Amino acid sequence: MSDTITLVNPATGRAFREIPRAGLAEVDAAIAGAVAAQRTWAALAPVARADALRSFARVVEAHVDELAALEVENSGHPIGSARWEASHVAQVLNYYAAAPERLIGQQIPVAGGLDVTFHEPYGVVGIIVPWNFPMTIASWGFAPALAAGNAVVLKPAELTPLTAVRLGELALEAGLPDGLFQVVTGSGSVVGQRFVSHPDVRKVVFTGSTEVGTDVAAGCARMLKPVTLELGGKSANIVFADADLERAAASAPGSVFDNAGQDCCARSRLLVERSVYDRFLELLEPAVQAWRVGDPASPDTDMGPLISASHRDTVAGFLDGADVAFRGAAPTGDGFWFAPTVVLASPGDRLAQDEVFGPVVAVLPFDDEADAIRLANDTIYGLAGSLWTENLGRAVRVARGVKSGVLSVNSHSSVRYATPFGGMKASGLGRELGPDAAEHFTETKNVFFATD
Ligand code: TXE
Repeated sequence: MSDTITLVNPATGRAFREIPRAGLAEVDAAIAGAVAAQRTWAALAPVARADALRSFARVVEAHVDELAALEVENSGHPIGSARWEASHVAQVLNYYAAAPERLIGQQIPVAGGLDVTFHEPYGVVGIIVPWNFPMTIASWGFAPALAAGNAVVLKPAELTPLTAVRLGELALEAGLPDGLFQVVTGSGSVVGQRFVSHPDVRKVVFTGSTEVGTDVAAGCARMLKPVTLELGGKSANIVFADADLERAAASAPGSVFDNAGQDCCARSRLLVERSVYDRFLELLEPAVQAWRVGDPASPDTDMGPLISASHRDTVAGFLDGADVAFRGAAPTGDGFWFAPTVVLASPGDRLAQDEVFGPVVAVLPFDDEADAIRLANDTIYGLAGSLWTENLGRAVRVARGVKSGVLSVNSHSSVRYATPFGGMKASGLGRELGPDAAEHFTETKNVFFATD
């Protein structure tokens, strides 16, 4: 295996940078450094840890343009999205900067003494990040983990390490102790696996494919190590006949084609009530044609290229034998371009079951509310979903009936740093973000003080 990784700009197909591929010795050295740094960090006054995280947030905020430019070049994200992602990292840090002073335990009434609980940090947390949202997903792990008093070793995806590496440098610039937050670039089978097998990494956070996530969880089980998993999705966008069809159709492209569909929350199944099925497709077609695919550096672009040539081949393979209703436009030539595609599907089809992770949406009709819920739940996944209706009772019933971790009514919201995020079924284990995330990076210690 080469000792470097070659990075390719997905919009041009050209290699532009080599980065180190860490071996076992380097991962072990990073973990040893993290163990030492964590002791000092956890011993600081809560307000000192809060101040350090606020300072980290300010430094990230001051580098939004630089981080966004890196993501455009390395990941092909449209510049508008990349700026949002970089600002989001600063906001996540700010939000969890409040946590060190609010990790409040309990005082429990017992006989003969005083009983109190403490939220103790695990120690070192290993975070394994995929290539689809390199900075935001990283921050959902490292911000609450650091806030809770842990050190973090982070492995970005091989294809997209640049923003994570820069965030590691910015942490030092902001005054975080040396060794507390380290970014180790390398392969999943070496660096990622070492987080699983190393006894000093006491918790693992994994985002990626369900297949690898299952292996990571099995490895963590053997080490008795807690693990959070954010895995694949095949989320439904359910449109009832009583919905505002114009709004639902206008927003549908963004709900699945954002980030070229490389989004675990992509609403890649569009379930439409049969009585408005034809009308809805008529409204959807111009919205898909208007979806602008092109140069990610241009502020007018809605969608850039796919991440790699091999991923484009995988996505294209899903269209073999598919009933394509209509497609949008995409550039030709260099770069891993793929036009947004709408296909008509039946429940058992591969396109209605498997995560494509590309700009392809499968449209399926349904008959009534019960049928909509049954179809929405007819996959192994359960991450996100949307439903469109003007009937409040139906909105409540369907939102409760769909087995997904994150649902949105008359909108396509999935991620807000202040609300919990994560999947049911094969979409994952545990939750990130929201008010409780820092606590998820702690273990409860109960202490009894005898008074008699
Ligand atoms: O994911 P992997 P990939 C899905 C999506 C995509 C497919 C493959 O369908 O097409 O997965 O993507 C590290 N031990 N999702 O190949 O392999 C790896 O280095 C420990 C959905 O990128 O799961 C990377 O950092 N770590 C998903 C991370 O795991 C290992 C987001 C994810 O890689 C490892 C991404 C190992 N044995 C992909 N092997 C979503 N739903 O958000 C790899 N890794």
